Amino acid sequence: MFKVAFVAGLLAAGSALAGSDHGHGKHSSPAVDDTQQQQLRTAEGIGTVQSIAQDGSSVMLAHGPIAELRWPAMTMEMTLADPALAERIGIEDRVRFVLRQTGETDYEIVSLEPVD
Ligand SMILES: [Cu+2]
Repeated sequence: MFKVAFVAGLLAAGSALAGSDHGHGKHSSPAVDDTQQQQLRTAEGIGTVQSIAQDGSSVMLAHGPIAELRWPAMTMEMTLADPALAERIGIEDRVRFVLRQTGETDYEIVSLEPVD
């Protein structure tokens, strides 16, 4: 006599990302639950250079919305991965930049070039 038991398993996939935070850098943003696991990623954006740190460590950018990161348009300081990036751009330049995530809410610019 045979008895076969069928076991049905339910996979509970409960990973809803509550992601409307824009908590990178100097922006004040409400603390968001940081238990979510984010993969380090890159994203591209367009902005206008407002100022450049003398040591080339950062630039102040008025950037447009970055949908991939759910960032609204805003003016903010962004760290440059390499001070040499600042040499190619000037104040008031319209630029295309690529961000690389360096921490949960931290990003740095790894590519920066003028566009028209
Ligand atoms: Cu921003």
